[in-house]
Formats: sequence, structure tokens, C-alpha cells
Amino acid sequence: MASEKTIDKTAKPLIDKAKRDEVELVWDRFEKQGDKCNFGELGICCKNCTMGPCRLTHPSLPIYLRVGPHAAKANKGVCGAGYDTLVARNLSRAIAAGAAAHSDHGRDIAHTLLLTAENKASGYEIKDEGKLKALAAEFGIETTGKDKNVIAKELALAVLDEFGMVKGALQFVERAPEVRQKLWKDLGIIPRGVDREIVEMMHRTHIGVDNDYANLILHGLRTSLSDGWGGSMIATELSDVLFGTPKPVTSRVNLGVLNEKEVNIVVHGHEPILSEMLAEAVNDPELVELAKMEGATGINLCGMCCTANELLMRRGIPVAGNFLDQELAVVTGAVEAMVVDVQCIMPSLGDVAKCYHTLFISTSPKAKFPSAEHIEFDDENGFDIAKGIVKRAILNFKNRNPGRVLIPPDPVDMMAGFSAEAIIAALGGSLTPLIDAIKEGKIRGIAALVGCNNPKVVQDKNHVEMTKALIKNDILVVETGCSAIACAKAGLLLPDAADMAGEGLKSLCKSLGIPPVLHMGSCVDISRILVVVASIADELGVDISDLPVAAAAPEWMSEKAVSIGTYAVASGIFTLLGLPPAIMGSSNVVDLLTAGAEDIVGGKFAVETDPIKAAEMIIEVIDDKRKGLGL
Ligand code: BF8
Repeated sequence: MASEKTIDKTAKPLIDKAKRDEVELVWDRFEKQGDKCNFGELGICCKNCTMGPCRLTHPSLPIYLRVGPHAAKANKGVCGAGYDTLVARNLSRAIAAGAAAHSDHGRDIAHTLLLTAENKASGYEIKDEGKLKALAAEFGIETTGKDKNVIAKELALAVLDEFGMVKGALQFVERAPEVRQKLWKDLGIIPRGVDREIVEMMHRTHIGVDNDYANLILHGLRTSLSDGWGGSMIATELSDVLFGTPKPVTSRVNLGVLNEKEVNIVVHGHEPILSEMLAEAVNDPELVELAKMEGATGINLCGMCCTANELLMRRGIPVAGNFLDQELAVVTGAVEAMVVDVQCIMPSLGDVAKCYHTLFISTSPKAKFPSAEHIEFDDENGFDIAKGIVKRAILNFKNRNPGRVLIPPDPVDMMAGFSAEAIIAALGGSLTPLIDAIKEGKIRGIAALVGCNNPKVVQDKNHVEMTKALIKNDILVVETGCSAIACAKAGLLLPDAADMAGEGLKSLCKSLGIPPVLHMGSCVDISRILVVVASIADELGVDISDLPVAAAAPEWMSEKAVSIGTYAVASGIFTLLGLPPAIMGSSNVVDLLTAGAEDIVGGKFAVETDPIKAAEMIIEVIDDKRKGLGL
């Protein structure tokens, strides 16, 4: 039943349509997996060398896996690694993979900035010169009397240095409160170079290297910090320089943003380098004319997942959906082209596209897919390639079968664009009114809800229920990624949603004309949240871990989410996971992450699958922090 899979009203009829059209969806494949591998779920399977794969016995395994001739009886791998080592190594590799994804994205943006500065990138320009200069100053680059392209080149080279850098600490670490920087230094977890931490993690988790679970996790914290205060922050800041720093915008969301009369192009993935050029290309008068000649009334570009968030935040381009909506967009039968770059793109899109007329176009040399047409994108010819892709989509309009089209009605209105700068502007120029509201108890604190969809959870349900429970209790919610899209679909990203909030939050939102749930961007833009909490901590003269602030990933699924959760904890933030990570096979690792970490870095993880109970846990943490501050 569709209603058991999603609360998205536009997803439901399309899940039913997929069934009629005999299209296999993510939920069907999830069911076909049957029972999950118990060793994998507990984190006690190791494939790091060919003496294995090794798997360990565990009291929580079903009996048939513990008794009998084929049962796992070992409590150590062939090399002698035990539960703690296996679990910590597996988790550490997930952190490294997530940090690598965000950071490689950041590197690509830095590279585009460099080419733009050298006039080698077609279609790109520096849109936020103020931010360029501010960042240059942070990196110690003299800006007086210099042309913006000269500054941009020096900045791009300095930022590219952060990846394999030798100076000992990432530049943006200095944005953290001094007391936090000192803590990281004392613990030996100041991130040095982005690539260095990730490479070192892969080294440490090779057979026969780091077998001390606590030492591994400590480096996991460091690796994740190289993401949050490194790769992700680089991606956000340089994207703002190139494409503009977001300001409040209004737009629409859900699968109903597809248009029956227009050429529909869905852009999906993460890096704005591709999507920004597509956004320019769809306004090209020749292409608009061509679309009309082909019988359409225009070209409709909309986004999916974090690419959607990038386009939404800066241009107000409509959002078709979040992670579990990607196949359903194609099932509408109205998408001429699904254009993708990197991350969170289901390879199944090739199979789904084959059932309709949709062109599934991959663009990144790093991400090719079965059954996709590959049109390689490069920033030196960005605009021309984007125009070529749009033209392919337009010429595909005639292949649409109107009899197979179903576009659900009623897209939902939304407000987004809340960068740190936009929040400060909305508050009248400083964070002081927000801090005063926290001090007065008008709002109890701030919760950051982030992360994915996961077919293990009814789509969007945890995000929406948790958010509603938090705002009702006067907690300002900031969101990114698929979490923000989930709540946008539920109508929570509108100023009127303040009516669902507690009296204090409601009055703050009404006076500022903002929603009680602020959309801060894509997943790399969680770095914006770090900047805001660091500024609040600085203004109050405390550490981030003292603030009435918490984070949650209610429906997480990706390795990127593991890295994000870890850097939030390492930054001193209580972080709630709506699904358990694969660590339950080691009680020592569980204890370290859910209890011991608090004594070390001031933040810790908790797991709660019920969204209402999860919200209650967050409220309790926020109230405790308030007490700690004497509020
Ligand atoms: O980086 S929230 S499903 S789209 S991983 Fe992916 Fe998760 Fe969505 Fe964005 Ni983030």
C-alpha cells in the first residue's frame, strides 16, 4: 500500500501508477532483500582482507547463525581482530567515504573558481564579490586594489591547498570558538588536510594497522571535522562566491511541480556547477523558441535532492522531491530528461527511464550508470554543454505519450534561502535578537534536522512528525538536504506554519515574517549551521557544547550522513539518529559514542526510532543546556 511507504501525497498515486506500469521501485527492491544480514547490521563482518570475509558470533544473532555446522563460532577474525576493532573499522571507513564525497564536491567547486578566475570557464562568473573578499581576508590574502579575478585565483589556490596541505590545521577551524579549537588540539584531532585525514583513515583500517577502537574513533572524529569544517564548508562558501549567497526566496515543491505542457528537465545530484549552467541554458531564447516549435509552451527546470536545494536557495527553482521521489519523477511519464551528476542517484533510474520516454543523462566522469546516455560535463565548456543537454530534452518532447502521463496536482508553496547571512539580515543585522529570544525563553533552543529518506521508514514521516513536535515546543528548527524537502512538502516552510508553533516561537516568526522551520540548503550547507552556532557561542562567550542546540538525522541512510553526524558530535552537539548505525556488535563502541563521547567532546549520539520520543529527547537535552547556562 502506497500509504505505508510515504506520507507525500504526490508520491502515493505514482507508487500506484508504477505498479500498473510494472515498474520496479526502491520499495519493491527493499522488500526483495528479505531479512537483512545480521552480521552486517551489527557491524561484525570484515572484508578488509582475503583471509576473510570474517564474521563473529554474537548473542543477538538468530539461533541458526550461532549453532550448527555452518554457524559463526569465532569471536575473533582470522587476524585476531575482535568485536571492537571490526565495528570501529567499519564505522571509520563509512566516515571516510562520507567525508570524501563532501570534500571532493568542495574541491570541484574550488577548481571551477580557479578556472573562472582565469577566464577559462564558460558561463561562470563571480556573483558575490563581498564574500570573495571576506574569504580572501580569512586566508590572509591581500585584496586592496586587486581585481576580483586576481583575488579569486589566489583564493582558489589557497583553498585547493587545504586538501593536501602542510600548514597543520584547516583554515576554517579558526571559525570555531577558541575553547573548542583548544579542545580539538588537546585531543589531537584538529583536522590537518582534508585528503590527509581521509587517506590516513583508509591506512589505519587496512589489515594490521590501527586495532584500538578508541584510537580509530578518535581519528574518525578528526576525519569528520575535515568534512564539516573543511570540505563541506569549502563547497558552501565557494558556491556562494560563484553563484551568490542565498537570500529568502519563495518557490513550490513536490512532484506536482512538473508541467504537463512544458518540456520537463529534472536535475538531480549535488554540485551546482552543472545545475547552474542548466538554469542559464533553459532561459536561452533560441532554446525557448525551439521548445515552442516542438509543441511545448516552455521549458520547466526543476530539481531533485540536494541539487534541488542548491537551485532553490539561490534561484527559487521548484523542487520535485527528495531521495525517494527520484524514480517517481520518471514514473509521471512527463520528464523529458533526468540529468544527474554525483551522489544519491539510484542506478535504477536507467531501468525506470527505459519504461518511459525519459532520457537519463549522466554528466560526471566520476559517476556513470547502466543505461544512461553520458554527456560529459566540464566547466571550461559548461554553458555550451548545458545548452546541448537542454536541446536533447526539447527534441525528446515529441516522444512523450500523453496517455501515460500522470502529474499529481497541488504543488506546495514554500520559503527557503536562509543562509547564515540571510538569517542575520532577517534579524535586523545581528544574531542578538535570536540570542535574546533564547535567553528570554521565547524560544527554548535550536534543532537542526538533516539527512535522507530511507525505505526502512515511511517517507518523510519522521522528519515531519519530529519537526512538528519541536516547533510546538518553541524550538526553532533549521533544516537541510532531504529533511528540508520533506518538511517543505508538508507545508512547514511557510510563515503561516508559525501557527503550529508554540506561542514564543510563533510570535518571533510572525514579527520577522519567517517560517518556524528555516531551510538552510543542501547537505554541504550544514556548514552554515556550524557557522551560526559558532557565532552564537562566541557572542555568549561559551563553547558550542554549552548551547541549547541539538541535531537529528531522522531518516538517514548514506555514508555522508555518518560523517555529518560524527562532525556534529565532534563539534559538541547532541545528535539523534532515527535509525541505528551498524555498531551494535561492540558494546564498547556503543558506550563510547552514546556516553563517553560527551566527556571527551561535549557531544554524543543517541538512537530513537519513534519521532515523537526523539523530539522529547531533544527537548530534554535543550532544557538541560539551558539550565547549564543559567537560563
Ligand atoms: O546530500 S540528504 S539522500 S540528497 S545524503 Fe542524499 Fe541524504 Fe538526500 Fe543530499 Ni544528503
